[in-house]
Amino acid sequence: MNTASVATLRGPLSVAVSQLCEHLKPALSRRTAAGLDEVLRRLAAPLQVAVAGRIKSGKSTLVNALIGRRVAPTDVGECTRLVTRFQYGTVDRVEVVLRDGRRQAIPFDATGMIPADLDHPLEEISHLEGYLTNAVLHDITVIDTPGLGSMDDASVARTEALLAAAPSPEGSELDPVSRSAVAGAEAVLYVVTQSVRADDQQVLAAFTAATAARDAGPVNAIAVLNKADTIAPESVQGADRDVWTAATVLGARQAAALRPRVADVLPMVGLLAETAETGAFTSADADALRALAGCDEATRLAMLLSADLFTTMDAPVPAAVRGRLLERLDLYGVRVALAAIDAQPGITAGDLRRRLLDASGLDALRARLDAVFRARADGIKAAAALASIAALAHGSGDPGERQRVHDAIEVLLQKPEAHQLRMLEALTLVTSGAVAMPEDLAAEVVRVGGSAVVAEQLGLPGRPLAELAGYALERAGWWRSFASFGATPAQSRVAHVVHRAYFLIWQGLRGDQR
Ligand SMILES: Nc1nc2c(ncn2[C@@H]2O[C@H](COP(=O)(O)OP(=O)(O)O)[C@@H](O)[C@H]2O)c(=O)[nH]1
Ligand SMILES: [Mg+2]
Repeated sequence: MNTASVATLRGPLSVAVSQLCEHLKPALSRRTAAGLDEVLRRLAAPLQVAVAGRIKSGKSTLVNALIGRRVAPTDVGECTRLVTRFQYGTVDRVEVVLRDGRRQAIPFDATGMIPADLDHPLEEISHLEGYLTNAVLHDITVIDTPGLGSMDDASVARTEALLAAAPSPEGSELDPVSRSAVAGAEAVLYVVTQSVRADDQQVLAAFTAATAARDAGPVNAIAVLNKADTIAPESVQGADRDVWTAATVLGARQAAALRPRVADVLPMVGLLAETAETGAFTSADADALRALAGCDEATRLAMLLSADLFTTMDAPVPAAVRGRLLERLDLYGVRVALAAIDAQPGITAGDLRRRLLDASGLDALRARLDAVFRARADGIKAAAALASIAALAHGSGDPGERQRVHDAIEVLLQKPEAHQLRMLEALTLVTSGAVAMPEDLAAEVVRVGGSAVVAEQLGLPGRPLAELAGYALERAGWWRSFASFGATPAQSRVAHVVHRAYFLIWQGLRGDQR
């Protein structure tokens, strides 16, 4: 299981990088070669996506929604303080991975979740591995993290250390330095809430921490503004007293502060997504909501004022059932459900669940995950692998070895088919601030490198081919002269790559036109 088989790789870039590894291995020390084996193994694995954000931002809830199963404990308990990797397996099981490398299978609890508390002392545990049969995990491995970006430095450090240690394979004898060189997530789903100030430096720091010091940018990072339902719309100008509009406005504001690290911040109600997607919404819940919808107007209004009133007022549904509804839907979800019942009194439980899902924002997040992560998994994985290879060579302490690896990477990057890798690299340099660019040019780099759809890359959606081709050629020329005349040396390297990207787009369009 140590060597990646080419058949399972994501695409041509991963193949090219794996060939590079195989080619280099015989010329390297045993230690570095072992590191390359690990790189090969990771290259063949699904894209590693870390869900990062502060404690209680709703990460585990969102993980459950994405996997389609309530499996990650939420709220309290020891396990919410551990990194858990959810990956595909043919039999559902959970393993505790101890710091000394031993693994122990543990049972799911009575509700099918990972138990909130474990028998082992926390400090002996490295992380948890969950193997699930859920189809989503074919393409991505979802890494639930504890409190990245929390105010508590110790927990940040702990998560960083855990993330770095997490992907060590069973029986691997990689030393810690090599391991951390290849570790870290390849992509991040960053969860923020309204209470996180948009200018908070920790928000940015956590991006990098989640990918174990590998730069994250719009290529491999998506952000959501979670708990949108808890926003008071009257406090947001331009929201027109509507919660979703308010969340969209706040999301746009946070995106502006986080740009160019992320393209945008999607509003989410993770709790509703979890409830609708994991089978937690039952026909008994639908019946209870129908009974509540039948209450007189005054009772309904009063009941929806606060969580307290909702559970304590006199109503034709037992308080315990109302408590459950609150836990699964919160007041916002109850409001959504009641409005759906008002509009269509005979609505089925299944349709009601669909309405809750529609109100959660999960469809938009899934679409984004597909567009950003899944569609570009090959490029993201190959770029991460190259960074790991460079880090391994750098850590080897042998200048000759370092040079050999460096040269081999350069040769690879010069090949025409590796252009996408160079574009990803340029994009990362610009979005991380490593290469300073005027704002409009930085935005253009993000646009060209941030999409695989030509019309989007050109910022001209829906326009005729001839116009797209003309524009691509014009921009190719502009970036070439910028590279030669207007730019600093660092900018010039980026500009060459952008020039080439436009040129390749133009070539492709010209071919399409004929
Ligand atoms: N109202 C509301 N509560 C949420 C939402 N998402 C999560 N929660 C609740 O927030 C609490 C913390 O969630 P959890 O997923 O454990 O956060 P984590 O620490 O980031 O993993 C739980 O009680 C969740 O039910 C949401 O979108 N809206
Ligand atoms: Mg959690």
